[in-house]
Amino acid sequence: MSQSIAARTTELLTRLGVESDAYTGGTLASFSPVTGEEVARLKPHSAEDTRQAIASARAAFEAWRTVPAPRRGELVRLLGEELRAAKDDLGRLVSIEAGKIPSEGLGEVQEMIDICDFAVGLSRQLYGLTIASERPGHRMMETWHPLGVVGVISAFNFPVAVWSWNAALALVCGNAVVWKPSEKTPLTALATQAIFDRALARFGDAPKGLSQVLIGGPDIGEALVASHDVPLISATGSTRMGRIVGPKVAERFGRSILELGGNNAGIVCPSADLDMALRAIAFGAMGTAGQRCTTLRRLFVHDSVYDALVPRLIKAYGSVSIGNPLDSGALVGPLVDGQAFQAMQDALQAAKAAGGTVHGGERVSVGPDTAFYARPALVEMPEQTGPVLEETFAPILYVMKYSDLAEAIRLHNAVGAGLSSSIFTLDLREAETFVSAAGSDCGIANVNIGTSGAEIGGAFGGEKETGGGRESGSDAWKGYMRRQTNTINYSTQLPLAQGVVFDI
Ligand code: UN1
Repeated sequence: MSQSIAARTTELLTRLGVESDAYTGGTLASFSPVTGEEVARLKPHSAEDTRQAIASARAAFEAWRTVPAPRRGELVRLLGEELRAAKDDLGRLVSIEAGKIPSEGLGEVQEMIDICDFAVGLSRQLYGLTIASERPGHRMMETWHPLGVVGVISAFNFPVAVWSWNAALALVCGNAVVWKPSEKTPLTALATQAIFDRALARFGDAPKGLSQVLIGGPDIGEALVASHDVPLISATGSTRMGRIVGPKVAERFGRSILELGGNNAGIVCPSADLDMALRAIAFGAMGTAGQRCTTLRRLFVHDSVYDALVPRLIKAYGSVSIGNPLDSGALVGPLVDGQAFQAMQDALQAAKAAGGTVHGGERVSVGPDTAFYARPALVEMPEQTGPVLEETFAPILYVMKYSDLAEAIRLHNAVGAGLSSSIFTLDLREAETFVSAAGSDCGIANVNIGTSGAEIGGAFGGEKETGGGRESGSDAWKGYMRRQTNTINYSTQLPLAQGVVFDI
């Protein structure tokens, strides 16, 4: 390596347009999981800064909500253009800050570009309904209005895409955005803000404070969550975090979109295309070093194909390349920090205690010992117990045998989380059963595709302990607007609904 990661980070941030003042001389240290080295020192915002940011976002919202939606779409179109121009640098910075391999770092920025395109189209399609009125000379309709300030709380593993799913929709819907990124990934957030500011400058007359980022700790999130001026909180992170945020927002009758943990599973049926399943499982379980909320964590394999598939999978686990994602061309990069590595080891210990046979999972030495790389672990489990029931944010795949599909689906659904799921089969009945009302209970259910890597066009989110929120495509935009029912009387009479008579 010719240049330190810190030097590369500075170079990228400079090119992306972030002032050095923002990431030097502060008290909040930022580390790259690639080597574990410190790459920046930021100045954290306070709860008071948060209150001011909310106030200026509120003022920006009041102006922005009256700008015609297609014109608002123009800002997001410019954001998409700026993201295209910055894709390589921002993708690289994602790799440095979140440890993703290059194609995944770039893929994350591609998701941002895609959602901008989606939102631009949406800006001309914020449709309401016209409803038949029961009264003569009356018309009923439904109008969607902007909501207000949207608070976005995002996690380290998708440090910028999650903001964009929320922000692109929120902005075309006429809202302002205040963003609290993960403390582990403040730099990509600053870079994204710089990119947004360029789009804003090109747009010209947008109100100041329309989209802001706040760097720092939990006090910022708490201030956002508590504020009556933030009608919607969109929070991505652990179920533990959601259990705190959800009730607090509900207490003030705010709205929340919660995108929490996943304990995603796949089922491999007798007729599965095993070559395809192998690749899908490998990416789903080992990709992003197991640090996606959509990562494949449990696998039910039919008795009849277990011996044809699982030894091949174990081999793939043994040979997958693990290394510095910036320089090595490896497929598996680092865990985010030592705590994540410890959680992985604890889960593997518990799996062994529950009768599991562990393949892999050991620490792999890549560079300095401040970095935490691990060989992904495949664990053959006698049954679904202990750590299999929990999400451990690391590359562990628990593999179990099944003989009856109904039983496999029951076990599939027998965990707290409900985000993503897959079935591998060429049998139409099995596939349709899995995606039917009696099948997977997850927000995402795929056939012959892994659990991760969803396109932005669908609604993204899950059920049960995953929180129930939906972001990104389909009609997720409705969560960012308020619905109004309008009844208009164009007659000369005042007939009352339900035939009520009230003549004075
Ligand atoms: C996440 O891990 O928080 O479906 C989001 C996927 C990505 C998004 C993951 N499009 O894996």
